[in-house]
Amino acid sequence: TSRPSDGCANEDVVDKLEQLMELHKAKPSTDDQWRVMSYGKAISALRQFPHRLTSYEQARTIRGVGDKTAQKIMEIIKTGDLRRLDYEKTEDVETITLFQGIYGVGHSTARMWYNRGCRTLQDLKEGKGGVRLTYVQRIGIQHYEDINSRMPRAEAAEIFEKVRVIAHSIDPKLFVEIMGSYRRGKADCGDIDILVTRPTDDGKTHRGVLRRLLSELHVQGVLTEDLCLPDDFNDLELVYRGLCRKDAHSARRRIDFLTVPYESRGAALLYYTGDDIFNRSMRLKANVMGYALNQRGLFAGVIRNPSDKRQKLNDGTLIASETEREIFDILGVPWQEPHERVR
Ligand code: DCP
Ligand code: MG
Ligand code: MN
Repeated sequence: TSRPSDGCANEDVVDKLEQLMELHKAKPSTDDQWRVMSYGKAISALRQFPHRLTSYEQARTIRGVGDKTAQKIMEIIKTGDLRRLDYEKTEDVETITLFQGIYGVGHSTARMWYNRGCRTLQDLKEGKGGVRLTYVQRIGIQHYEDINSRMPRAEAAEIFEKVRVIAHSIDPKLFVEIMGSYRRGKADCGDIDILVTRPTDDGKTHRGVLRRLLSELHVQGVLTEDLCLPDDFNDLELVYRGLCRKDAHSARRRIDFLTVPYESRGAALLYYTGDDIFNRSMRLKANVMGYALNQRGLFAGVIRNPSDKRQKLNDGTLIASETEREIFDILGVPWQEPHERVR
């Protein structure tokens, strides 16, 4: 789950703080979730810092690094260790972290299994404590290592090319793009994120294409297991999650498909290219200006419930969605290439 630190000047510090962040991820309280967020910000700023840190004061100059984090940073610099890591690493936290690595398993399920006495993946498979696994959880355990490791960029490119060729054999007019970390130019990818849509100038759409595409990908052995299928394949907006592989000897990899109406392609590209922190800042910018931004487009006149801002009381009016650039423009954000859209 962690990103490589690409040999930055404070790699050991980044590594230890990431471990601490991971441990907090296994805890349910909002306090812990806030810590995860703030460690995340401090870590990414620290990763950009070009020199070896030498003092507490210097650490404090880094964005997102407060008193407590600066103390931890100096402890790691001076002793090479972080004592806090040892006493946060209790058996429950370690087991829950292990279980949360199973695809689709969140904190409450992991905690429940722990409370029922399970400690290992084998315990779960054996149904210890009366645990019953879903099909997807079983797949998640069977391919635990594969699913939790990242693939080299070249492998993502090769799998994407197979998908693209098959898609275009179904309909040469399809718009097929790879998004996510690959589009941001990352050297390794956690999964493959593919957008599929189709121009409608000849009166046709991509309706029904995803079903045929998935079926062909299974026949050709590119797709191996489905993790999440759309309810109704006849919609234009669909999400699919599954496992795939480069060839019969390769590791399984996570793959996501998204289809959207052609007019939404800009908003969809923007959202699924990420990264998540960049998206959050774009959404925030939109909200401050009285707009709402999501994978369908930028909307004006959205009225929110004053006591719960997440709840929208109407859909608003679509003001931009066809290209990423018009969304940047309207928000007054200078254009950023995908590789620049990182925290
Ligand atoms: N996304 C988001 N918020 C989320 C999940 C996803 O904004 N909670 C957006 C931003 C992501 C994109 O969707 O960049 C794709 O999601 P992934 O989980 O596939 O993330 P990445 O492709 O960025 O990274 P990875 O290499 O780990 O797949
Ligand atoms: Mg991805
Ligand atoms: Mn994805």
